[in-house]
Parts: sequence; structure tokens; C-alpha cells
Amino acid sequence: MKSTDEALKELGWNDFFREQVSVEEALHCHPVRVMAVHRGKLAVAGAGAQHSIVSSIPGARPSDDHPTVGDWLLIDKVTLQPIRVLHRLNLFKRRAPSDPRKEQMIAANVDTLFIVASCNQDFSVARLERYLVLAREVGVNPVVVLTKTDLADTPEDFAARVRAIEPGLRVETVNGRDPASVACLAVWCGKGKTVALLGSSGVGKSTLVNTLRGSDSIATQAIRAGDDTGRHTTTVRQMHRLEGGGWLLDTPGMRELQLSDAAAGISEVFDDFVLVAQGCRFSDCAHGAEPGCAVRAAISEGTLTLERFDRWRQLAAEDGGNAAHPAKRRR
Ligand SMILES: Nc1nc2c(ncn2[C@@H]2O[C@H](COP(=O)(O)OP(=O)(O)OP(=O)(O)O)[C@@H](O)[C@H]2O)c(=O)[nH]1
Ligand SMILES: [Mg+2]
Ligand SMILES: [Zn+2]
Repeated sequence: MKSTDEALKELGWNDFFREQVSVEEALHCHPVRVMAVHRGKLAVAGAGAQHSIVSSIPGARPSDDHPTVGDWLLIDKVTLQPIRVLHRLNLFKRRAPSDPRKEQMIAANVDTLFIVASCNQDFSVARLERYLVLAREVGVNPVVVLTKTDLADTPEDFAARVRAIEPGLRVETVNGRDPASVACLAVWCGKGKTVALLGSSGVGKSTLVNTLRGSDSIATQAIRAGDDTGRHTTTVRQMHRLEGGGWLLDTPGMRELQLSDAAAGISEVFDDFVLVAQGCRFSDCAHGAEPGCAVRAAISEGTLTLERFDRWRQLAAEDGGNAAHPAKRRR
């Protein structure tokens, strides 16, 4: 029989969380990790026990105090009532598609982010940049996983386009249905580690989880023939355990990733632009028709591209126009 501590460690428990629990709380509560969020219910796992519990926390304010998948939660030993969410190592969120004024929590306490995309006509550098901005903003190490190499004539061309986004970016090309091919991903999936998979519908997130687990328990579905887009097969965010003790957090494919409050992440992914912009004559240069604009000069010289400039401006505009002036916002 495993000790409580050992069992919690396998769920990702560490000193950061342990130190948040008072002696008093430890007497009548125990920690559990949120494995999945269903309508009004949470699937949680603790040392040697799994429960389905209510998700509402008395007194929780409408936003971040609520539990999301990956969270550590204290629950009452007797009633199983959730008491509070422990502070997170990190939290992925986006603008809610239904209401841009609201934020939607995606996942918490993630060690590595697999940004999944396919080597087919659905591939988009602009979309990958958004996911990268999110990873940088949250401070989680990203790995771009390019699937369906078996269907592409030149998968290396796709990988090269991803590598061009950021020097040193980790890119893995795989056939998601082949265990030998996905074995390269295991290094991020060690005991107690949490890997979240994000990406559009149909890119093969659930397929990767199935193959890495050596099972086919998660439903997957063929993509549309016309445009290679997916059918939104996965509908819940859920943690899946790997035999070696790691955790894969599968998520539903996103139609669009609208960033919220991501100025620092944008500056990091577009640091080439930020650097050049420091040479603009005006510190609040919008890089339009202003005299002495170093960004426009670099574009005419060909050291920066107009395509990337447009994508940078687009993200900055969505983020409230703040990203172009990182000095004001940088934390
Ligand atoms: N040939 C090939 N097919 C793949 C690969 N990866 C995934 N597929 C197929 O692509 C389709 C979509 O895969 P899913 O795993 O359902 O995609 P998903 O990203 O989970 O999609 P959502 O749940 O809708 O977000 C399935 O038919 C998979 O079998 C791959 O590397 N090669
Ligand atoms: Mg899926
Ligand atoms: Zn300028």
C-alpha cells in the first residue's frame, strides 16, 4: 500500500501546495486534484480515493476562486464539500467565446503545454503564435507537436515554419497513431507531471493521449474531407493517467483562441518587433505613418516581415492595444 504522501505526489502534489494547508485545515480536510469538470460536478482524486463532488464553493467569488481541471482543492473529510482552491502554479485562460467580457479557465497547474497542430491544410502559423503567446504569458514550457506526418509529403516543411516563429522552440513531428513515433513525447510525461494538450479540433489531441496510454478509451473522429477541420469530438477537459504516473490533460478543440490580458506573452513571442520598436523616434509610435519609425524601416529593409507585423498588430489590438507598449504593462 502506498503512503498518502506517495499517492499525492503521483497526482502532482508538492511543497508549493503542502505549505498552503494549515495544521487546522489538515485535521478536517484532505487535498484532492480536479480530474474533470462536468456540469455542476467535479471528478476529483485524492490519496487512494476518487469522488464525484459538487463544484460550488461557499463564498467563492464569480471568477478564479472556482475550481478548474488540474486544480488542487481542499475538501471536507466527512461531507466531501469543497472548501477552497489552493493557489495555482499557473492557470490557462482565454476570453470566453460566448461573452468576450468574461474569461474562461482552461486548465491549472500544468508542467508542459503540448500545442498540437497537423501537417495538413488546417495548419496555421498565426494560430500557433496565439497558443505560444498563451504559453509565454502563463509561463509554461511549450512543445509544438505536429501530427499526421504520415499523411504529408514533406512534414519537415511544416516543422521549419514552426521553428521560424521562435528560435529554440521545441517542435516534434509525429504520427499520432504510431506508438513508436510518439515515444519522443514521453520525456515530458514523467511521474506526477501534468501535460496539457491544446489545439484546434481534429488535430489529434485525443489520439495522442490514446496512443501514449496504449489504449483507445477516448473517442476520436475523422476530420472533414473538404478542409481538414475537426468535428469537436471531445467535449470535456479531463486528466488521463499514464502508466508511468504522468498526466495528460485532454481538452476540446478550440474554434478560436481569443487571448485575454496577454501583453507580456505577446512581447515575448514578438520580441524581434519589440526590440526594433525601441529604435522608433516616438516612444508611443504606432508604427504607421510616424516619422522615424524603426519598425517600418526594418520591414522595408526586409529584416522584419509585413505578415508577422500584421499578426503582431492584430494580437496587440485584441489585447487592448497594450502589447505594443510593453514597458507600460510588463510585470
Ligand atoms: N493518419 C493520421 N491520422 C491521425 C493522426 N492523429 C490523429 N489522426 C486522426 O485524426 C482524426 C481526429 O483526431 P482526434 O484525436 O479525434 O482529434 P482531437 O484533436 O482530439 O479533436 P477534438 O476532440 O474535436 O478537439 C482521427 O480520425 C484520428 O485517427 C496522425 O498522426 N496520422
Ligand atoms: Mg479530442
Ligand atoms: Zn514605430
